[in-house]
Amino acid sequence: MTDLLFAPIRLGALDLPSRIVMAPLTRSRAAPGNVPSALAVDYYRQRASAALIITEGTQISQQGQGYAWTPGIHSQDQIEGWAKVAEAVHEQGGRIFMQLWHVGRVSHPVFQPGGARPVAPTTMPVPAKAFIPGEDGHGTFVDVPEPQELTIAGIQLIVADYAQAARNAIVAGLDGVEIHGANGYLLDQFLNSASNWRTDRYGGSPENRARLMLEVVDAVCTAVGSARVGLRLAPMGKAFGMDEADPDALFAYLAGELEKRALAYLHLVEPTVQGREIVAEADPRAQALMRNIRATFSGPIILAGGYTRRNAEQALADGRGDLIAFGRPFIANPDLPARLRINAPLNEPDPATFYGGGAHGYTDYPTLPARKVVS
Ligand code: 8OZ
Repeated sequence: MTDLLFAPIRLGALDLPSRIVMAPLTRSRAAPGNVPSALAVDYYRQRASAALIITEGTQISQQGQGYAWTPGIHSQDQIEGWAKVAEAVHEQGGRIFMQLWHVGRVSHPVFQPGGARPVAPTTMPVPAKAFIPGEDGHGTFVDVPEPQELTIAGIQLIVADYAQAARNAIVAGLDGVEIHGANGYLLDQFLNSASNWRTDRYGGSPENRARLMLEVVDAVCTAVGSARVGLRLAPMGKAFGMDEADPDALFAYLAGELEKRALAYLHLVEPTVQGREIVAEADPRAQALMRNIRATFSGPIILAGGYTRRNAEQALADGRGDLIAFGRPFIANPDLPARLRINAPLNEPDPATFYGGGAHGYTDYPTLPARKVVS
């Protein structure tokens, strides 16, 4: 097979040396104040050979946090912490976008300003538990209360928070931002018929359910320029109670609107990803949906979802996407592009160290030994 993974490509304002993207990965290791730690600087520096790093989900506001020890981009300390990450990645010749995240109802009063109930399109609790800091210093899963239905004024504040967070990311020196519109978090909650029962202009038709997402996209593009903005979607995803009744109509409308906006890229979670699992076969309807999005949106598409070198090359050969995001392989292989290039064996990731903790399972995965120079 030819090395399609190693063909350069332009993404917005950036020239990328390959198609190998580091997927956004929650690691729950931020320092107090939800500031990226010195270890995070090492972690991202080690992975700077990715064509593009997309950071872990980073909350745009305190209200947007839903998990223990996730970093934010709404305080001065957080901006300074991310500046060290961006500088380290750039020193190694890499590029880095920040994933902007608001969890909506997938949260808990421990994270909310004033201990309030989390916000959502509708007062319907998420059918899941929240991951909060436990007494013993480890994360623990707890029930969530009924969320509060966002008012129009509350929605407008969130749009402004996204724009400010994007500006903050650029001030910190990141190359751009990815809006997290997938996996059952706030923007997906608005988009999805299973979690949005509103009767105002933010609920009902596909146009209305997509309204908040498009307002956020527009506000962020105005703030930092569309060439620095990507969007992540999970068409047909089922995470956190998502279950869209008519994905064809919804994503046809959304893809058409996104096509008008000259984004740096669209990042699609494959329908084979269900929750945290990869199911063996995508159903034909999901495959048709992905093809239709691809046919409507003419910008670069990043595909994510349990990819290996072999099926990544196949997806590129089939023209289903332009870049491939690798998650778990990048956790365990800081030098993943070098390994893929020579078909070297990969280190296995250890799920016990995915979330929380320190350097172990974070910055201590080995690279390939330096190859001997023959003189
Ligand atoms: C794993 C653990 C916590 C959060 C997502 C941001 O699914 C996440 C996430 C993944 O998009």
